[in-house]
Amino acid sequence: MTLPKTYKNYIDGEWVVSACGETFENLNPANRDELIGLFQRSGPQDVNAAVAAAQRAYKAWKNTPPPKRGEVFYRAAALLQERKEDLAEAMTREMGKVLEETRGDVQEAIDMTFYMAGEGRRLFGQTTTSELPNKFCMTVRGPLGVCGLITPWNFPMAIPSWKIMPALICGNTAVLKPATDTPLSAHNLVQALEEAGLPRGVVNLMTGTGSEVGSPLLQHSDVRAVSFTGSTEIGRAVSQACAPAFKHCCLEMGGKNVIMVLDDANLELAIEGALWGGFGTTGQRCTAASRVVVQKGVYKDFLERFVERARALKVGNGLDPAVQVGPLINEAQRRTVESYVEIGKNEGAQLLCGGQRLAGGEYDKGWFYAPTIFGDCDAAMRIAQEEIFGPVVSVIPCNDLDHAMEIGNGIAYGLSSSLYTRNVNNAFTAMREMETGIFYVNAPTIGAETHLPFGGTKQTGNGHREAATAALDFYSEWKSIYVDYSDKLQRAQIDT
Ligand code: UN1
Repeated sequence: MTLPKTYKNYIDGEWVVSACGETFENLNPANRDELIGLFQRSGPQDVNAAVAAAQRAYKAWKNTPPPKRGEVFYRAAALLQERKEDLAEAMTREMGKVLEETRGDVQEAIDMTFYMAGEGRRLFGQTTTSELPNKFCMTVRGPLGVCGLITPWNFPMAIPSWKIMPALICGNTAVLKPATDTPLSAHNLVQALEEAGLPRGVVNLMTGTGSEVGSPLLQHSDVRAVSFTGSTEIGRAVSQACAPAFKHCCLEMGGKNVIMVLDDANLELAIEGALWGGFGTTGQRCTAASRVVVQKGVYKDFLERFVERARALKVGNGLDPAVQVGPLINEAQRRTVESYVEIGKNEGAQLLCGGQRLAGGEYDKGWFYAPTIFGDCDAAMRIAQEEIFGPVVSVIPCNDLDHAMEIGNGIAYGLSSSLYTRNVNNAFTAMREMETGIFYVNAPTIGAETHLPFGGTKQTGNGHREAATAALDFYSEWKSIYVDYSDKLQRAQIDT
């Protein structure tokens, strides 16, 4: 028997144990007998050490030319590329989603790292005119300082990369606290940056719980900006904790995303999209298509075929190439799913498939749940309003596009939405009317690319976007610079 590997925190360029010396277990959600490793149980003392290291590293990093910062990223991205298969396998073991998807998660981190490496040679500002003669005006981006980054378990490498890379390319330093369910992928990402030559202290990693690490991190007086991805409830607490010191905070929270299917849609394509959007990542995406609104003319046909295809999905260990749907992340998440299925039944929705844990054989070792569809839902039902974060899709009938959009927009969230139609007028109307940060035509609600802004309206976010150049807007502040070469006092607005 080999002893499980113990992973350490990364503080000031060293891999170190936590102050209390205790660890916690990272288990495989598809097989809880498999221990992925032991991770440091960190606390406020470790937070202080990490923030101090990031603060010390800040000045030199801030003044490192951004193209040089980018060179580190090019090397890190190449390392991630070389290791993609191993990193994906490690991620499937700790998170559960199928290998094809964990390869995608690692690829998303590679894409983001290359993308932000290139930003090192752009970080464009503006040069503009002046209202006064012999005066030159321009804007440049400047960093904020130490950033506290708190990431979820559903995209264990991609989401940390969405935050670390734009933060660092802008000249900030960072302290990352990944989810306790998936610390290994964050560890692997940070290790690639270390091997690529990132100077000590520029990125720091600490594992542990939200209350013992996350909370002291975002409250630390030297942390200037906080980026958080997770539930709306915790996001609200993050926002409140940041408010007294006016810390910038970027919140990426819940979703209750909709696929709308009109009578004129390519129905087979819409069914495939609803399966991938609803049950991909076992429904554990903030972009998951947990609602499908279908026009009456194709409703019956759609529902029958959707249910038949969902029943045929193969659920199991994500390392098996035949498996399409992995387990849920943990028992608490499975209980949440179960409680929503009960709510749905009590609300009078029609349970058409799934609705139970999977048991027997290998299923007994993991947190498996059958893909579940509720039909004939009313848009006001809780299962059609609240984020479940599991393999549960609510199908709602509608009369026409206006009705579909009314249902689609009739929720507290605004992350992603989609319309299946072959009619260009319908497509453009929905593009204009849907109140979501992301909109798809003839594609499901998942599948955002790294060079487009990612985020949502209403209770999904607080007005910021991740990814793309939009991320630079969060991780930098504008400095407006006026250079007067007239050799005399010129007064704006007065010397007209
Ligand atoms: C998330 O669910 O938190 O568009 C992120 C997508 C992925 C990212 C999802 N590229 O579904």
